[in-house]
Amino acid sequence: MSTVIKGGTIVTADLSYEGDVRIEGGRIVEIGANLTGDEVLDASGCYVMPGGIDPHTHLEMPFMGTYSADDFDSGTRAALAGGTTMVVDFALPSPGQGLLDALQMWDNKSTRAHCDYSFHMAVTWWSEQVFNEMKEVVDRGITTFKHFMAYKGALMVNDDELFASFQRCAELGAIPLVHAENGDVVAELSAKLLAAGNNGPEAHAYSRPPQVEGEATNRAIMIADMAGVPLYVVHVSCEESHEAIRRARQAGKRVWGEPLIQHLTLDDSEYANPDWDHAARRVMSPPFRNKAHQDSLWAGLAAGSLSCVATDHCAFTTDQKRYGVGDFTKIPNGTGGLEDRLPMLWTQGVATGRLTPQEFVAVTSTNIAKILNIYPRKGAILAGADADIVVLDPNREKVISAKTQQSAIDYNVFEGMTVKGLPRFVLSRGKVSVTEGAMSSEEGHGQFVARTPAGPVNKALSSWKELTAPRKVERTGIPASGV
Ligand code: DUC
Ligand code: ZN
Ligand code: ZN
Ligand code: ZN
Repeated sequence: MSTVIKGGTIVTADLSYEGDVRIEGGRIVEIGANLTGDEVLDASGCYVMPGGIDPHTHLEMPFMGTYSADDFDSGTRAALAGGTTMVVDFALPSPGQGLLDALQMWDNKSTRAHCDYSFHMAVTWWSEQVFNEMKEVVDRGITTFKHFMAYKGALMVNDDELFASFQRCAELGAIPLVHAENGDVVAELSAKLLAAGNNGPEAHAYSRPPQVEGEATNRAIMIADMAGVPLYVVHVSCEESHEAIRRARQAGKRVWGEPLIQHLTLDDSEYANPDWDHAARRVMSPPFRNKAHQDSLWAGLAAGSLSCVATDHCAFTTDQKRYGVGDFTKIPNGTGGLEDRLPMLWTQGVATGRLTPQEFVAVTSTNIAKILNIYPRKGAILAGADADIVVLDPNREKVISAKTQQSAIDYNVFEGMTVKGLPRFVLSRGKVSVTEGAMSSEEGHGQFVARTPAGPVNKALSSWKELTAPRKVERTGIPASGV
């Protein structure tokens, strides 16, 4: 059985050309003209692109006294509906819980996935057990470790723990990720706001100004440099953090930044909405920023100082958000976006001329495949690659509405926005999973994608220059110790 995607324009991170794509056994086997197959998908007028990879999701995650509402079933359906064919979710041990124990939980949940997936492992506490288990986690194909510099008293790790874990990552050839916000300052600002009676969702944004993100990003970059390891900064939302990443990259440090589609397209005026639910539904960390910060993020994507667009999909229902009535610090943090990432980025990025179609592919798929060392199995339209493909119709449009979404929640932060550039077809390892909005995906079809360390190219500047290597000085004499 073979499938041919016919008559489209193939767009990859570096090329755009006319061609048919033939698929067999879940893989691309041939690219050329006038190809034939058992099943033919008409791609005329469309772009044939590598399916999106969302490097940052939280499906069915225990968090802030509840569980995020989308699981591997609804979450990966949402992904496919929007042209995303792989998600990387965070296995999250609660402090004190072993990494392998948490991994077992995520293995169990992910059996429902409709598309392929991988995991990052979170380091939420530090011990000899964590140190030891990190090796086993890498051996099981998980080569990225996430660290929360915020959520004090819960998930946050301190600088000594960060440094220890980053050094362990360096030994294992793994890449550390950081949620960069200064958790101590956030805790102080939150307490102050609450004490002053400022308990609504708008206070959430005041408790996490751009400075807390800029400070933590700078700190994480310097700690990574001293540990001799590259660094991936998740959900870069502001110029302060972006500036730190730009500066590090210019100095030769291997630092990647990931803006979210929400931060690129929604701003902090959402928190001024008089409807409590409206504002609370948009409470996430980091919070939405003003237009100047958004411009910085768009510029970073165009210039290459920011590498991947993600969602941090962590969806909570309105009822769950209401846990925080009277105390904004109890509003579960998170927003959805899995189904909307590609159409929103196409509409506000490519259709406006801010990004080229090739840049679109790079930031939604290829760049993260390279960083995660799964390229060209993922993130490519090449013979031999997995047939994870989105056939994007630039003229197909819709108005985003919670009524028609795959996500299990009762609203959508992009509600009412018109998007243009929707999938005509989405294929997951060759299986047609979406046809013009109609789902034909299959629960359990998704497979775990194991990864291996990327190798010596992923070295931080300090380690190859040996800037930190101590040299003992041979002295001519050593005085008796003083009293
Ligand atoms: N931020 C969120 O908004 N939700 C999940 C975790 C995070 O860091
Ligand atoms: Zn985070
Ligand atoms: Zn996250
Ligand atoms: Zn299947």
